[in-house]
Amino acid sequence: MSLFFHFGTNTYTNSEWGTGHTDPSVFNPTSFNATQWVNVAKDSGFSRVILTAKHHDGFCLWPSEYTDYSVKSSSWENGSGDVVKELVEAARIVGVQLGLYLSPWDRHEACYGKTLEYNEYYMGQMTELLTRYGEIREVWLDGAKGEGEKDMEYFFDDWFSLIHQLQPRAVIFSDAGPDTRWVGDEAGVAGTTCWSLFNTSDAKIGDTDAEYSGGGDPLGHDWVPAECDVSIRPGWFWHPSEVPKSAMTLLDLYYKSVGRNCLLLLNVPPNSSGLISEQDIQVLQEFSEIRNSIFTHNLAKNALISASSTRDSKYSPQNVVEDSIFSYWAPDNIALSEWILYLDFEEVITFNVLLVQEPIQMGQRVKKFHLEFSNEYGEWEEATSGTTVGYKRLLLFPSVKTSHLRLIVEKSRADPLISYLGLYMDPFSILGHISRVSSISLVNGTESLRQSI
Ligand code: FUL
Repeated sequence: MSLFFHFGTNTYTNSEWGTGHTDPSVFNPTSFNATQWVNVAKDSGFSRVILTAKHHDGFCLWPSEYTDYSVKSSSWENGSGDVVKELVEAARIVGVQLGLYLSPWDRHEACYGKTLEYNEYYMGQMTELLTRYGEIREVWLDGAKGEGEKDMEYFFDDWFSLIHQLQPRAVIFSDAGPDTRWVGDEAGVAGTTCWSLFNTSDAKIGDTDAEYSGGGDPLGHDWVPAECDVSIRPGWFWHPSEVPKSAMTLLDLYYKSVGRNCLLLLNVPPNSSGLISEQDIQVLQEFSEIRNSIFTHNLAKNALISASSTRDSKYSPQNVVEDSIFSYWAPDNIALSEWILYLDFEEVITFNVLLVQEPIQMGQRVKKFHLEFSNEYGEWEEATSGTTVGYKRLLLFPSVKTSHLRLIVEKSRADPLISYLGLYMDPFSILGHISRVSSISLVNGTESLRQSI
């Protein structure tokens, strides 16, 4: 999970897309404190922060040599400040990774629209950002371009090679890769089938076909996981009248992004004083406490775990409760359909969340699976089902009481490998308050509840 920081002149003008003509002197964060920003990220479990170094209005949060439309012309620190530098330093000290957003669309710069000139300008600014500040882990290329405004061709291939050359460890986000892709909406919600596999050659930057771009492609040649970007508030920038979403809404988004094999990029906009607002901090703390209380105790650790087949002792089914992604269960090479993990408990357990993880260094394989439990009549009954797994899959369902379970993989691109299996109790989510009554009412009940949520 990463935190997104949208900050700039829009923070002071109550706007989302600045015109590019706002007087730069409005930018004046009198209590600016980048350490507070990164501490908020670290304390609430986000390992990366991404800053809008330049949004569509063209105002630069660092003193670029290519324009005066920047912090240099603002009232903040008499024009001598550098937000990028301060954030980089704070991030390094606190130990969170840094990413930068450099908007291709620029409503201020006069050469925007002149293809060669602007591409050079953009690459010049990119070079400043990627050579002045040490290691940058992500470069975020926003696909937005206002309708009816100046248009121009972007030299994406040149930009990508420049970024990879200057910062070999940085991942490049854009709508269709090359390294991470857009999930297809700004609500923070992925589809229930989500492949990290993708074909960047078939896709065009700016391709916003959610189905195609969002769900990935099981036959894709490239590894391009999806990012779910969403704001904690209605806008991307801070507005005095807006309030943050609740911790429960964030938990729901967590299930629908991280729990569907995606990265969650949550925007928390610093306010006009240059700080993250207290209300947002409280929500983030609560969100982190809720996650910790649900996911700290994996009930599956008490199970005796066996399998329909096992390749050899190195790939024991018991590996699925070990925390390393490098220890995983592998079936033998002969079993060609239906691969099963059995979990037997000495006592009855109650849970309503399933976590499954694949060792993705071996690729993403699982196409369809379900979890069954032994009910009060000793019959196998389905608790939940899913399609893709990938790095992480979470499923929430009405709570189940049992002492015998089996995870059945029905379809897989190759032998399914499982690196982690977790069973948890979520008492907070609406589905968590329901217990399973009978198979029939359960299926209908779950469906209508899902719809009402
Ligand atoms: C969009 C932009 O137009 C918004 O202002 C924001 O930056 C969001 C993350 O991407 O495309």
